[in-house]
Amino acid sequence: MRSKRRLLAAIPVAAISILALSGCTEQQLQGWLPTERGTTNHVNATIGLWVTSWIVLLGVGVITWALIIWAVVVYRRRKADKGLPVQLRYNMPIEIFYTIVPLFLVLGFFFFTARDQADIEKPTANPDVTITVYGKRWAWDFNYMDTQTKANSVYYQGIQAQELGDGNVDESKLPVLYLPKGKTVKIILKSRDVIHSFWVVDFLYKKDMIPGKTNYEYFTPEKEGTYTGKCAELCGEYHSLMLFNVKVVSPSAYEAYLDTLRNEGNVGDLGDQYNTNTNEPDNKTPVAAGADSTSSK
Ligand SMILES: [Cu+2]
Repeated sequence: MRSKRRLLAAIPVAAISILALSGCTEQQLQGWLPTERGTTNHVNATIGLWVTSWIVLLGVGVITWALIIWAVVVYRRRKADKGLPVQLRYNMPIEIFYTIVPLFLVLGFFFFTARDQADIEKPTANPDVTITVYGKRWAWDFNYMDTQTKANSVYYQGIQAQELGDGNVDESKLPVLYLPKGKTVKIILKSRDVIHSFWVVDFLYKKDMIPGKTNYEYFTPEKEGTYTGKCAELCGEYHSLMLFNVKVVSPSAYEAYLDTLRNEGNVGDLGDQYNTNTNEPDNKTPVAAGADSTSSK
């Protein structure tokens, strides 16, 4: 009997040891989030918040499941039992326990979320790069701003993803947003028509683009590569084709890209005058493409 008990007790110990000793893959360590550590200066904080929350909540889950199973087994109805079991109420220790513990859990989650969010949302005073991104049904405009002389800015006008018929889209025709590695970036988020949401999956961050309201995003891309971007707010018939790519490149390659835009004649401020939503107060009707943007307003 005793050896049997020992054997039973050994099972969970063995299981935990195997799990602990087997080590974790990178994917598991970051809670299967679709990114790599250090992709931007913010992703590690987001990964930490996500993984720690899961560990704490799994702990809560294991304790809760164990208590449920324990109560079911130990207080099961036995053959000799008659009538109702002893009825308990106002058990102060238990009531204090299940009031205080969740209270501290909620306060803890709130504290760490608020702390990391405040850090991620903190504006960069003098960003190296400022880019205005417009969401429009169903593509994107990227305006690489010259903050001194707006008219010297360069832009890229995207088109909606082109379907190939086999369920894929033509990758070569997707709008591309270029970003310089290691530079502080400020993204100004605007919409030309309805609500969209700017989401670069690997950056673990998305933010709404709201007609009539400007949102901002600040970060530093820290790994070169191509990343998937999409609209994350249902915005109409071809919302699913509102895709783009982000290319994080070296600062020199970034400048070279801006030069190609300049050489193509894509120079100027592609501002609010191209908005197609005419229902907002103060919004002028769209002007013809090529009209002088500085003369409106
Ligand atoms: Cu959209």
